[in-house]
Amino acid sequence: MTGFSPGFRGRTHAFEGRLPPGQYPTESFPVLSAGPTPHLDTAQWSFTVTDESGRQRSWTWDEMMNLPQQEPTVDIHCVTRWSKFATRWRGVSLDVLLDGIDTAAGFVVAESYDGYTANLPLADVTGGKAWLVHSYDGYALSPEHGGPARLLIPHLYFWKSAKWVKGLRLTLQDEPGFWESVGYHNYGDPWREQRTWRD
Ligand SMILES: Nc1nc2c(c(=O)[nH]1)N[C@H]1C(S)=C(S)[C@@H](COP(=O)(O)O)O[C@H]1N2
Ligand SMILES: [Mo]
Repeated sequence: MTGFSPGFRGRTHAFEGRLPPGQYPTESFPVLSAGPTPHLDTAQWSFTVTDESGRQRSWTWDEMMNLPQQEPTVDIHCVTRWSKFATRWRGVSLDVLLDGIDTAAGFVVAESYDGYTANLPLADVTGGKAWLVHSYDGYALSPEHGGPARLLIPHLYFWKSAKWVKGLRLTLQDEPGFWESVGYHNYGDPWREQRTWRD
């Protein structure tokens, strides 16, 4: 940071009250990936919801694109301390993909094409809080940011928003995911600064 230009101050003020503790605002969009970026073909892409008894429902790319679409504009918060305000996405609410599912599961594991996983309470991916997104700021989501499609779960730290996501597995027991099993907080609420196990 080189100082406080009037423009910087103005923007910060516009988002007053929207920066969680220990975070700083950024206008850039950093890329954070644990491994190499997979390049996936939408012709081979599918998204699958698997319930606790192994029953599956799947969508091809075209089927997913024909579902009702939403355009959430949300703030995102990375555990490495950057936050980005008013990011604009397009995609399908997970409420649509989980609609009418008959399950006793209380948890989900998001599973990605690169082997990445993230665990969440089912209640955190329903009720208008989570999306499967394929566009960012009006353009197709770039591979670096998780294209062709990723999760968007903005009320939790951004590691929960699995890039290159291929499905959701509903589970009766909570199963820690990739980062959760090596010391990141199991839930990851940025407003309560739930960064690690110790928080
Ligand atoms: N499949 C997959 N999803 C992932 C990751 C990853 O390494 N692989 N990194 C996570 C982390 S730690 C963060 S902060 C965000 C970063 O998203 P971005 O690269 O679009 O900023 O993606 C999350 N989703
Ligand atoms: Mo992250």
